[in-house]
Order: sequence, then C-alpha cells, then structure tokens
Amino acid sequence: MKTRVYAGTALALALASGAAAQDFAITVEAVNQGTTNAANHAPVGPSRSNPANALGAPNDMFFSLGMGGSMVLGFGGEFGTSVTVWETTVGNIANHPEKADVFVGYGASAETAEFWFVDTVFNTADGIPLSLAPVGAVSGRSTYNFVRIVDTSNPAALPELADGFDVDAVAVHLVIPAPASAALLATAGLVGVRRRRR
Ligand SMILES: [Ca+2]
Ligand SMILES: [Ca+2]
Repeated sequence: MKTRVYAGTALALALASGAAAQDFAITVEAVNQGTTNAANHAPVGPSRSNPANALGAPNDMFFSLGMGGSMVLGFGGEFGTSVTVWETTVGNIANHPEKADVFVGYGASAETAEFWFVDTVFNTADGIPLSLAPVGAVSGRSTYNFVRIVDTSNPAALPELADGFDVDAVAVHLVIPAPASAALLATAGLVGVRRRRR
C-alpha cells in the first residue's frame, strides 16, 4: 500500500512540474508562405520552407514565413498563460530586421478558429514569453488551442534575398492536457481514491 502512495506522490509531482514546463508545437495546422523580398517575388528556397522545422524545441532549424507569410501551429491541447516564439537569423541580425505578429486562436480548426492579436515579436529579441492576460480581457477566454504567426517585416528595410521572419520554435503552457496526459491524470485520481480509503 505504501508503494502505491509513493507512486501517487511521484506522479503528482511529475504532473505539477509538467504543468509549469513549456509545451512546444507538435502540429502544423496551416501554412501560407510568402515569397522572398526580390522584385520578382522569387520563392523561398526549399531548405527554408519545411514547416515541420517550427515544431519541437529551439534547434536553429526553422521555417521562413516569407514576406507577409503565415503559419498556424497546434500543441495537442488547450493552453493559457503565455506564448514564446524563437526566431533564427543567420548572419548580422542588424541587417535583417524581421518581425511577426503573434495571434492565439480557439476553434475546431485553423480555418474556422477565431484569432486574437497578442503582440509583435522581433528577431532581435526572441525567446521572451508573451503574456496572454491582456488577450483574455478582449477574448473573454483563458485557454486557446492555436498560435498563428504572421510576418510583418518591412520590405523597405530588408535586402532582396530576405524571406521574412524565421520560425524556429513556439512554446505554450498546456492547461487542458492532451489525451496521453489525461490518461495519466485518471491514473493519479485512481491512486488518490485508494489512498483515501485507508
Ligand atoms: Ca528570414
Ligand atoms: Ca526548429
């Protein structure tokens, strides 16, 4: 019996620490890549056009949104608190001032979800959590299930080869867990019931 109690405590601790941990994007829900900044709107190169590079933890592998491009990411559940975006710029960042608007959305799909503006992120200051508290005052919600990132880089400030904001990774804090976590919670509840019966 004691073993069960210890197991339950360990699980509860794991779940508690999991709630505070960052949850990285796991699905690409929509992509609308823009072009390079060239006068002929040449497409972004293939090595910079894999949307899956925006999934998972920051690793300097990225998806270039293209000038004016956008993408929507999913996290396997509903999140609140904050959104953090990591960008990758190769070379002298001062010569490539890139930025993007970050939105959170809620709905059945990326196409039908309603989105609310959170903040603008700059490649010169990435990896900073954006609070969702001000968004809640507008949306009337505390949880969301999509993040949309829209390139808003200024074409006039960039060279011809520029291809907009480069998304390396996006993190949230899941508050309504994915199915796998829900199963864990159910197990934790079962342990708790057994403990109370003693
Ligand atoms: Ca870029
Ligand atoms: Ca990446």
